[in-house]
Amino acid sequence: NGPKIAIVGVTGAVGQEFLTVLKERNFPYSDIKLLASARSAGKTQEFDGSTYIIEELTEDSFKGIDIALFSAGGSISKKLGPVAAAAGSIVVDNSSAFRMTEGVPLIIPEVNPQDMAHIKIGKGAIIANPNCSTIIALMAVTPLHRVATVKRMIVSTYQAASGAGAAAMEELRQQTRDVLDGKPAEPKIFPVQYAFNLFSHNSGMDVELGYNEEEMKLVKETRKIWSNSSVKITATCIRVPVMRAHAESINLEFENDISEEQALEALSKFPGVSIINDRKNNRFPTPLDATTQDNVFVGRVRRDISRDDKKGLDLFVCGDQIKKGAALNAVQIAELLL
Ligand code: 11C
Repeated sequence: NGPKIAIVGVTGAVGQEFLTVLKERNFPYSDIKLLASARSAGKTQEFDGSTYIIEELTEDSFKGIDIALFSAGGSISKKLGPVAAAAGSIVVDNSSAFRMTEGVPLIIPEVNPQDMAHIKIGKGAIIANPNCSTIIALMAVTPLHRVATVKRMIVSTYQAASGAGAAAMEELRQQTRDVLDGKPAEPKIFPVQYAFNLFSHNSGMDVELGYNEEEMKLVKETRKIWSNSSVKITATCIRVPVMRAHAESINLEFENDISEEQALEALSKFPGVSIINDRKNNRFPTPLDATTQDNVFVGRVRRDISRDDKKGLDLFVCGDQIKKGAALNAVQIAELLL
């Protein structure tokens, strides 16, 4: 019993994680279809004790499908997301294709589930999964926003290889081996050496403004998710040689006073957040703490001493990019539909 589901892009890093998360959460389904490009069609995939043949993704793939989890890149989502919705499927799309489209809910289940309350299984629709950096930041910042209202947010990210896909993760492994063996690192996916280095995020740069797309996603998506067009946000996004969990340093300015104790209390009550904030032992979240975990980890919670008032806080956040940053958030959206 349960909905008929399809996974679009099952061979990718997020596609594979959809399967892990569906199994971990015992997601009820009556049937599952695994879809990928012609290149992968015909290969087999184990899932939940059965062997499935991966099918080629076409315009006819969605007949009878209730929920389609898409992670096959923006251009496939743009082309086939509306086709799936027209066939009656609810598309949960992990790409950036529809995030800013009016009428398409952009959902973090712990933050704004009300924005998708009108969508019901049986009638086609598209729901967008936010960008991983936005999800991870807002899991930590929303509970504080609810206490004291964020006016301005300054984010610096330290982003893992997984955000650029399975091939980027392999590039980090290969380059690390090569450099340790005294061989030159060969950049393939990224423009510069990745192992033992870091660089400005590889998304497209607005040369007028000096911001890259990843930074602007944090600005625009936060405003949409919070239904707040006036919150001020600036970001610097950096790729670091970490495998699959993003870290973010966040400075917040609030409308109202907020103490460290109030912040920690709000964070401790928020579902999906864990706190590691041990000042005495200098123990705070690391990407490895967050790796393969569902929760987002928050620490370094402290008053911003550059201010004379009590309206500023700093924090450090780590979250698994493939899980809460992508597959888990999408499956949680699907769970809200049940
Ligand atoms: C990264 N956030 O870490 C990116 C990857 O809009 O879904 C995901 C891009 C997106 O590089």
